[in-house]
Amino acid sequence: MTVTKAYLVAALAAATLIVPATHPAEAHGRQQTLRQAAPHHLRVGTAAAGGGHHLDQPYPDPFTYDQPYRRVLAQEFSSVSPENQMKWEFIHPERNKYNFGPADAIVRFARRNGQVVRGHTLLWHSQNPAWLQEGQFTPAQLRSILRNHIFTVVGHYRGQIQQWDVANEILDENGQYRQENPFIKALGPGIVADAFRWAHQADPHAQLFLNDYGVEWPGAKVDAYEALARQLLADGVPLHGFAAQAHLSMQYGAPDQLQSVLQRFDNLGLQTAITELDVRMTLPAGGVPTQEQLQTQATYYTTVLKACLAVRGCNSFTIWGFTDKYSWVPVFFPTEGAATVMWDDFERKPAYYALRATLAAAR
Ligand code: 9MR
Repeated sequence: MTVTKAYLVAALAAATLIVPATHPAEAHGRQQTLRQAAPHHLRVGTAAAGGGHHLDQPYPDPFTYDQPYRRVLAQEFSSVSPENQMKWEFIHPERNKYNFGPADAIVRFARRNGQVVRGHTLLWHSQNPAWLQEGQFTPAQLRSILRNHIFTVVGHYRGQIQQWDVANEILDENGQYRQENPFIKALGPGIVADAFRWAHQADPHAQLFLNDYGVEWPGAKVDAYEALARQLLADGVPLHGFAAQAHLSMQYGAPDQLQSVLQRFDNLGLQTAITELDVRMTLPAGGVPTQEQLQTQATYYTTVLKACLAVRGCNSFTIWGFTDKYSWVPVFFPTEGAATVMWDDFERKPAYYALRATLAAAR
């Protein structure tokens, strides 16, 4: 056969058309999202950005207005956690007034997109409204305030919340009950069991969790949580799960003992979950992470995911926001950042691809 100019032109055209688009693995990989890649038993979630630190930023509430953000949120995730919208100061701003609108919008969005919702949170020392924090209440009044809050909020979302973070950050790093928590301070640690009982009565199908940070490595805090979980279970309290938030910083080392921590709670018959994963780093001058930093970050993300995948009852893996555009990290740690899996424009970082590949390999 004679190679004519026309043949060469046609061959070149075919090559340019075909080669980039038809590599099967590449084409498939490009289409898959995190939720599509995940094994069926595992929910892959994110916080839905709004409230909290966003109120001080020069942009409107992200969840309600950013359409490209909402598209990614719907496509990539099968679970959503209101970042702030279900916290006391948002949902119960005055003693006799509840504000369900912003959280309702998230629950509706989740239903439309086939997502479950993680409720966050009912008993915490932070982001409580001034009326509660500064009010003068007797112990009996505080107890009935908490009870009413739990029945009202959990009841409002009855049947629509997969998992509730009932108790958030109730222990300090030494495993002691936090006295900053107004309910624990006034009523003692026994109020934790009551909170679980009330939440269970208000929504018998919701799975009820203890949730905290600083439990990614063994130590006094994990020991205290394990003792608490054993006690609650022995007392017949409806506790269903233990969750590690997993706010990691690369300066503190890899989360290489997380699997063994989760396993201890799995051994008690509890579910486990990762609820707020992000991996921050100290940014070089100029603010752009190095390739090496991004690779280390990807490894941290996948170490956490693999820990969850290796533990039988770990059924929920949530990252605390998916784009640096809305991350809480630079606001709270001014020298650190780049903690999420996507850049400001939703372009994906190595950590995103590493998570997706790890999910796909576990399917
Ligand atoms: O991401 C939340 C941010 O918008 C709030 O300003 C902040 C206030 O404490 O809370 C952030 O979320 C926290 C979560 O509710 C509980 N664990 C730690 C999270 C990061 O601070």
